[in-house]
Amino acid sequence: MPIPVPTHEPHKIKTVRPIAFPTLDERKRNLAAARFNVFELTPSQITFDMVSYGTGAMSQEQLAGQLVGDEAYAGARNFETLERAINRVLGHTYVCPTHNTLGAVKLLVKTLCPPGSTLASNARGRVDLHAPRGIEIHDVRDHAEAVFTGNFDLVRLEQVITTTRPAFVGAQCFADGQHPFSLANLKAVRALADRHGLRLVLDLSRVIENAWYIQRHEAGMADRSVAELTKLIAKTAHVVLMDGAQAPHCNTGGFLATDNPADLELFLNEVVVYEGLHTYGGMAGRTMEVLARGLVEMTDETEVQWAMHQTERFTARLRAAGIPCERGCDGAYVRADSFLPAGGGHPQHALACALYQTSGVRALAQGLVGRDQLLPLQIPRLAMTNEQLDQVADALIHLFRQRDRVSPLELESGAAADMHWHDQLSFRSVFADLDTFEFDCAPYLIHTLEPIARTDRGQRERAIREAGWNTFLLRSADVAIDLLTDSGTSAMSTTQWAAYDAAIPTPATSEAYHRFVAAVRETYGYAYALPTHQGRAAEQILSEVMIRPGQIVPGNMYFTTTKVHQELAGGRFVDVIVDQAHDPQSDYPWKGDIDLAKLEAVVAEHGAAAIAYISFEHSVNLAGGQPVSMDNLRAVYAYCSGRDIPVMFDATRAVENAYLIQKHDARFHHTRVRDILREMMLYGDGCTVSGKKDYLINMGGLLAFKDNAVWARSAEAKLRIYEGGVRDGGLPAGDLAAMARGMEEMVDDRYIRSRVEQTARLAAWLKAGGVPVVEPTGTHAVFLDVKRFLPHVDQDLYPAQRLAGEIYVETGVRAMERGNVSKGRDPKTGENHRPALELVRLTLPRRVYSDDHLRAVADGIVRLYQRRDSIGGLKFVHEPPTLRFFQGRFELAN
Ligand code: P71
Repeated sequence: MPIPVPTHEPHKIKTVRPIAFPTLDERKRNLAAARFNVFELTPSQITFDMVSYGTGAMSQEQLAGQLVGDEAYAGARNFETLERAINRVLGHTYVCPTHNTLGAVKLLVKTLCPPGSTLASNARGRVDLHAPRGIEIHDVRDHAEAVFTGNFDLVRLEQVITTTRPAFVGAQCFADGQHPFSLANLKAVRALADRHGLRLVLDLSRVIENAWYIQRHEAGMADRSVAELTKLIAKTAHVVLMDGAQAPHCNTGGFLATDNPADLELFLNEVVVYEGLHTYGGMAGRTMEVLARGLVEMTDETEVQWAMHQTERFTARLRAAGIPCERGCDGAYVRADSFLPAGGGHPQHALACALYQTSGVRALAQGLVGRDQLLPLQIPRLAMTNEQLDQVADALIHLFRQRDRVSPLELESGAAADMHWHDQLSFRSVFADLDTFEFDCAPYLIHTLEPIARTDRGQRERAIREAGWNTFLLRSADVAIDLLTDSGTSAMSTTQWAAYDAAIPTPATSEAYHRFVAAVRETYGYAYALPTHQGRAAEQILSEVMIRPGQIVPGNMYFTTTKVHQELAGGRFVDVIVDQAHDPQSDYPWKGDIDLAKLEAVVAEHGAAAIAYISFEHSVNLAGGQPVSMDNLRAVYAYCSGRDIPVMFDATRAVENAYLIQKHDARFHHTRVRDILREMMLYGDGCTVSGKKDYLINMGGLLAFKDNAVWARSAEAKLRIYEGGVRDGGLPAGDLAAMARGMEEMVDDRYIRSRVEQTARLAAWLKAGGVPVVEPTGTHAVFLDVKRFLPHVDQDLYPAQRLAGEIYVETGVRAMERGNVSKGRDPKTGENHRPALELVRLTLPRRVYSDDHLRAVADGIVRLYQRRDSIGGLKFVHEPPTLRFFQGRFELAN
């Protein structure tokens, strides 16, 4: 039975860690300062750090565990949690905690290896640890085996046992990161060890990868889950040890475990000498908690399949380009000596330096010098997307094509002959003239992740029926990929979280408030900044401050909440957007523009004094995320300032609009997004913002005025009544701090480019499958044109509502209806409005989904499109009088 490879991550991104993109000059400086040993580089100097040790993404459950360490010296609850996890996942009864694997090795040596001992092992890496202790290791790996290259040569093992009587037989899962064993071989080793009265000690740090390999390649194992195989492997040994920084995705931690109480006794006598107490072993309570959760989660079948798929894909790309490399369970191990034809004494270091110089990628040679000539490019577990991994592979391939130009390294004089470790070396070199590789990808790593729902079609059919065919009424627990909205759904960064955690709460004035105001002034150039809990609260206050009953508010297409508050304040909204905005097939690039002739007509009819202000939205949501041009912003402002008409922006998605100006307006190709944004905001007098979009936060909003102190004062008076204190707008200081930080991250050119271009890629995949979408693609969402998708379904049978439901059933993806249901009925006739645009919106949360997620979304919708004739309409079974799209319920119409 073949094991299905998942088409996308079985998780979404919960928190991101921003990464650095040092320039070529900076990289050269960093290399020289590191004396050409990339070990000396620090993470903020590195774009992608291709090491898998302690660098993996944690799950949100692990992160939560980090906060519940009870940090008791003795008998910590966290140790009990860890013990239970080990019992459950590995099957061993007794646990001796250690600070990491070295702690476990230390205890093993102390208890089981009297001076002068030898060991028999399938791993060479262990030599590093034992040679300095005077323990000789016999290599008993079967070098002739082609598939299970980590297998023991049983004949040789027996020879070694009978001639040298080793202290124990040591086995390592996926030995040295490269050599997996078979379960049959491990069992034979166990039998042999038993026959000779020796212990089999097994390092489980890479057990998951080995279990996966067995599932794939060992006869009769294809039906076993990784969880089952993991336990079978672990139970085959007398004593197991494990490194928390590997398979369990912890940043440190380790343990020994056994079923033999006498062995436990041995370990416990030493753990207090070297590690800590028997109930923490040198781990913080929180580490035990993270490790325990990681152990339970590490055997998740889909996650394992995904991680291994990433590794295979990465290695295959390098192989296809002819790069000499060996299989690694966590990446590709490049043969540095054959990669660099010119030779030279330290090819691993020469290659590592050249790779960093050309791309900012670090690959690290670790351990003892001279063991081999491999330079591993390991994938930090689940921390990178395939898009990023493909580019890292391309960076190496780019270097491979100019490998004859790589400079050799010369060991620095004064380097003593006793230098045995890679981390000790330093070199002199010159900078070869190498072409650089430029990354164009999401500028962050995955810091923590959140599992997504795994449902089957039957479950989804039931869920959509129970939700009355309304995606607003689905439970998120039933949704795999949630494209309902980009509002408040962003993944925050570790930097934002740091600011959030550090903010000191107060009902008065906080530092976070000052940072928020400073960020608004810096970003928009506006003097008065009022925080609100979200966008509609700012809209309410603005409308009440600026609109006198009976006044007109012209704007570029309404947004629901905006229009509601203008009307509640006694105003009347008039749409003055260009005509092209209403035509889903027009490819006009600035569909967000205001039609000045329409505006002039409104002013001519009512007089400038009757205009409260212009309600000017960037990246117009309901038109499909369509941008406003810089020329239009200038022209509208010039027109209005001459007539004393204020211009008020809805700057909710202003940054995305700024990016499209950079992309489509030749005059701005080389201007940074933050500067384009400053100029855009110059052509207005104030703004409201729903911070839940651009600001990369989950809650918050802004009302700002450029320079009008009178408006600001009267808005402040309303803030006190409606929202909270004048200095927090009803938000905790932490949210203000996260918002301030988000305002910096949102104008990072790499970030905003990767965000908007991801939307464009989703649209391109859909179009390639023939699916009709609104043109041109907007910034935050792709809108399906349902009148062309389901032309046979009359608008009064709510085709967009039905299609949103069908998309959910087909793919587990949640979308939003934006058509006849949303628009409602004409209050006079009671008939549906039957709007020009009958759309389904697929909205992309920021920093949450990878291209692979969106590929799966596109593939699913293309499948639906191919059987569109089988899709009918819906009828209401419950129709609320207002905003019926939120609570309405439907059933199939035929
Ligand atoms: C979106 C939302 C959230 C939403 C709102 C109403 C119905 C369904 C979903 C909110 C916006 C927005 C613009 C341009 C103001 C708000 C309100 N958009 N202006 O697109 O897009 O902000 O939600 O923070 O109160 O899913 P708020």
